[in-house]
Parts: sequence; C-alpha cells; structure tokens
Amino acid sequence: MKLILRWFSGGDDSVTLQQIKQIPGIVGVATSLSDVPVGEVWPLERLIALKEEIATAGLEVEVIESVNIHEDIKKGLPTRDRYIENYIKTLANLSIIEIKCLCYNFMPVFDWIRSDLAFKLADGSSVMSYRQEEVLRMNPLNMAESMFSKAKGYSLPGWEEERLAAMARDIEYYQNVTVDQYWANLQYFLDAVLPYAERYDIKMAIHPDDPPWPLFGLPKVITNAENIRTFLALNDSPANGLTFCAGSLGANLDNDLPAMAKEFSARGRIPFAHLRNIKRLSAQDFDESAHPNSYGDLDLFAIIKALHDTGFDGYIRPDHGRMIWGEEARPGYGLYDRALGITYLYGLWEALTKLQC
Ligand code: DNO
Repeated sequence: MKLILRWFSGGDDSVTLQQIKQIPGIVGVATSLSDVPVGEVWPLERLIALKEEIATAGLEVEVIESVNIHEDIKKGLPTRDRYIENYIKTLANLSIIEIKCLCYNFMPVFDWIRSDLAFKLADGSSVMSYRQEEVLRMNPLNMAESMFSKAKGYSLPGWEEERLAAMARDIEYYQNVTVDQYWANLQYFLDAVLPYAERYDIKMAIHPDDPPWPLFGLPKVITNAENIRTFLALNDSPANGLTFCAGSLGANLDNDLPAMAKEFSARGRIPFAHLRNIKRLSAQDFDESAHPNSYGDLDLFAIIKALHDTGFDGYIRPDHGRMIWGEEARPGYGLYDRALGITYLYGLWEALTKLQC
C-alpha cells in the first residue's frame, strides 16, 4: 500500500510539494496536467518535466488523477474514435514516465456536485456540503456559477472551462440517452483502451458518480455494488478497475462500504482508494466531515480493514478535508485537514499490520 496526496501542478495549488514531503507516511502524489484541453494528447515533454519536478521534492508520481474523457466518447458520437485514439496516445506517454494507475470518471456533463463549498460547522471549520433540494432548485446551468462563487479563485477539478461552455447542449443531449446506451458507450471506450492499458502496465480506475444517484435526467452508472459488478463484467481485463471513493459511494445509504471494499479488493480490482468521511443528514443530504470514524457515518476502520485483509497493494489518498486553522485553499484540498486525515489512515494501517504479526 502506498499513501499519496492529490496535488495540483502548474502553480495551481496552495500546497507545495515540500509541505507534502513533510507529512509522515506520504510517498508521492496523484496529479494531472489539468490545462491540457480534454480530448488532446498529453505532451511527453511536459510529463517528463512534471515527474522531474516531483522527484526533486523527493516524491513519486505513479498515479494520474485524471485524464478526463471527451464528452463525445460518453455520448457515443462517431467523432469518439479520434478522441479515443488520443486517449491511447496519452496512455503511451504516461507509461514512459512509469505511471501505474489512472483515475478517470465517466460522469455525464458534471463531475462531482455540492450545494455549498464552504459550509460553516459549529466549531468554525468549513466543509463541502450537499443538500438535494437546493441542488434540484438550482438551474443546472447556474451550478457552475454557484460552485465557483465559493472556490476562492481556484480551479475546481472536473469543472474545466470547455466542459462548462457546452453544458446546456450536453444536458439536453443526454435526455434522450438511455442508461443501457450509456453502458454501451462506456463499454466501447473500455474495449478500445484497456488492451493498451494492459500493454503499458497501467491500471485504469474509474471514479464513482458523486453523488451516486441520477440528477437532471443524466444517466449515472457507477453508483452501487451491483452496478460496479456490471461495470467489471463489461471488460474482464485486469486493468479494468475502480477508484474506491468512500465519500462518493457512502452517500448512498444502501451501500455497504466494507463489504464492497472486501469484494472488489479480493478480486484485485481496486488499484486506488479515496478515503474520507461524511455525516449524513438524510437519505440525500450530507456534510463532509473529518476523517475519523466518530466524526462521520462511514466506518473508515472497517473499510481499511477490508482492504488490508484482502492484501490491498494499491494507492490510498485521504480525500476532501475541512478548512481549518484559518487556511485559505481550494475547497476540499487544503493541507491541514488532509494531513490529519492521512495520519489517521496511516495509524489504522500500521495497527492492522502489527496485529497481523
Ligand atoms: C473531486 C474528485 C473528482 C475526481 C474525478 C476523477 O474532488 O474526487 O474530481 O478526481 O471524478 O476523474
């Protein structure tokens, strides 16, 4: 198991590699070239420079989060082949800098959604929160504006400009796409890309839909155990895996996360885990919370134990943290609370390992 932290390259992060290096337990970062427009090939020379910059700080980069998927692929348009070809060329370049795991998502139009990026808790910390009614009241086209108003000037991963420009047209388009068609579009992508991922020794790790239920008439597929089984059955390649995102899957009350972690890790299909906690307020409302068990409703101990028991040897990163101690940073991605989160995860893992001996 390797503990890593997400870091935004190109000067787009308030957290430095040197600070990350000082956190106990951390060996590397998950990062991306977020300024390359979706659908274009990631230039090799930039990847080499990125790896060098990270290595100079004494850290590894074996995980990319994310190479986003062009909407034409998700829509299943004839133009998708050109973008899939570019995706494969990017995979080839990633293999040259020895990337081992690629986190991506297949969410239509939006990536993750929250109704508030800085919801104040009683102790003065702030968290990202989700209220279903508020989201439904928002015109989806105003969603970006609302998300950005609290982003403190930072870019938001998954909310890139080119995505936003086409949002109205895309939402309209998906109203006529059935879930079955959407699965077929995902399978088409997997069948094309996975043979190359295998050849390049890169594990593809799909991120669950966040939140894991349908919104605005958009098809959502990576939401629960049954759908993840369907996903894995679309293509049986060992490179076809899951980013086990506890916070995303955990928003659905019916998801038994330790059981899911156990099942999919035992099958060797979890190359990457995002571990964070949430406090559920109702079936479709939640606040993100501090990582330890007693602060949220997810049993991170049981989840990490399920991974440990099944010989998990992938990557783990803490996920969104609260904003504490007056920190000003990209929502969810400050230094302080994620560092606390890592230390907690590191301690749980160490205890489990010692108990086993
Ligand atoms: C949000 C992240 C997501 C994730 C993508 C993966 O903070 O968890 O944006 O990186 O869905 O493609």
